[in-house]
Amino acid sequence: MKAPTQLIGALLGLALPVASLAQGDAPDPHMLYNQHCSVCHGVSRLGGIGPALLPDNLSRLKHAEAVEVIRDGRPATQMPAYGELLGEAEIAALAEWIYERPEVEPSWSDADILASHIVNHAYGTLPDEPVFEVEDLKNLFIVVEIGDHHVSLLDGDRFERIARFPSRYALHGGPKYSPDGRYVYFGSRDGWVTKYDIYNLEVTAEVRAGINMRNIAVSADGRYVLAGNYLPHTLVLLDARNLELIASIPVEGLNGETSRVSAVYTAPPRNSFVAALRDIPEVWEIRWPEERAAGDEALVGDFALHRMEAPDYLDDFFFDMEYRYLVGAARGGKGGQVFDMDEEIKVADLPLEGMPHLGAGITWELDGRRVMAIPHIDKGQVSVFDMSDWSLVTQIETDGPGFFMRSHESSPYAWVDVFFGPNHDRIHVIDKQSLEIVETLIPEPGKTAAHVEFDRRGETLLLSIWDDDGYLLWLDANTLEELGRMPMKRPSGKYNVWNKTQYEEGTSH
Ligand code: DHE
Repeated sequence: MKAPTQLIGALLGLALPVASLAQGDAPDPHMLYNQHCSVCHGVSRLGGIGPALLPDNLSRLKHAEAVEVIRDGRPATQMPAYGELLGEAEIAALAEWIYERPEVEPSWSDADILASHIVNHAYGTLPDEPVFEVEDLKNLFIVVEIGDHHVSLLDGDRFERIARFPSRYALHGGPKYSPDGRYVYFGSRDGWVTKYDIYNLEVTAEVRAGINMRNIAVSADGRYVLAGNYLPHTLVLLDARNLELIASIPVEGLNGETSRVSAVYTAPPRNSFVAALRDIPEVWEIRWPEERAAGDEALVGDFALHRMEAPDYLDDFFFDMEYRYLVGAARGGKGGQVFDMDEEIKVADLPLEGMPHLGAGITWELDGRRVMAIPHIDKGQVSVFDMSDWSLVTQIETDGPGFFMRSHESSPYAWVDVFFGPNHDRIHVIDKQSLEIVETLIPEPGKTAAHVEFDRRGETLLLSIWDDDGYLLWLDANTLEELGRMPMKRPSGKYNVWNKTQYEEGTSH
């Protein structure tokens, strides 16, 4: 019988030696890696069929889990079990070694991006009519299942699954729709950008924009995709049609330092992208050719970079509905700051201690004024601010630190999960007018209940039971009555086409 690597090697047409370890020898993890892992994970650990095996890319995988995956394989993927071929000491040495920094810092050039580019169906070649029937194409949901790296497409009226397909390893951040809702773009932590045609249920194009990516944004007009990387320190601009590389942009500050990109966002009223930079006190705005203004720096072609000097290192952004003000978290838990992007000045400091999760913030009308609400990752609290003068309205105590908040313009309630700590199976329902918790649900004792997304009308909602043997709950948004369940593998985010393409006030953008 062939060893797992030999099988994969045979499939790929490669001849690979079988490892042999004399008794008493200390395992040599580098050699083991070359013999067993490099064919799928790349000679330089940058990934291939399998994910990149570099310390930063593995930060979400516990060491014990790595040992388990090497020994037992990973179900529903091509990762085979090495338990019969390798001894415990060899598995342990391998698991240890992949968390070590490589001797040579990995690089990802334009040539690497171009070489990774895959076009399965060129733009314009697939039919324009959906291959399935639903009542409302704008009420579809995309659900990311991180348990086995799959994505489901759901009919939001009948709560039925239309398709389920494998994704790249470890998607992160919200998938982003084209303005008409036909295409959806995904970003993976390993740097892959994937374009999926919802009407034809097909992946149309893919490209690897970096080694360690944060997230992607799609321009409001649907023409461009921007990816923000931790490694290398670049922004990668793509043509949305086939994900062709337009340019990779080195992120270098006025002080000469290069920076990781924390996240990229699209700013529809400004016709631009905005990038949050982790290591330099600047906010970058990238404008497309027609929007270029005097004083902008030339980027590539006629794209322009508008560099705004920020009062601090700002991270994890939240924008007001007009995209004039940006709320950023200052470095080291020093609170939040409001930055006016028109005047390019700081206009307020916000008492946001610890780690506010600004990306999860939502807004609504309260007594004729607009408020924003933010959960905190290390505090059982939701902070509510008045956006007209940035004063603190209240801080709502919760049963533990939360990660995601959601509501809908038509719903009287805002939902916040208790993601961390002993009460992670709870989810709170907040009355948007009294600002009080009116209900706390525990759908499945002991299992994390998190991340809500409403249907387009705000009448029903989906809630994740965040577990490998988890499921989606479908609830009446007003009575909170359970309407259905659908088994899923650790369902994380859910994204309704209408709410996302309309920039609904109660959801992330
Ligand atoms: Fe996320 C969105 C940053 C850890 C699941 N996360 C985002 C966004 C940012 C961010 C900036 C908004 C980008 C977007 O949607 O395009 N996340 C961070 C971190 O800095 C942090 C704390 C540490 C890290 O390792 O990156 C972090 N995030 C996590 C997780 O551990 C989660 C729970 C599981 C996972 O998949 O990694 C997680 N993040 C998510 C999800 C979204 C997200 C599901 C999209 C939320 C939405 O509803 O739009």
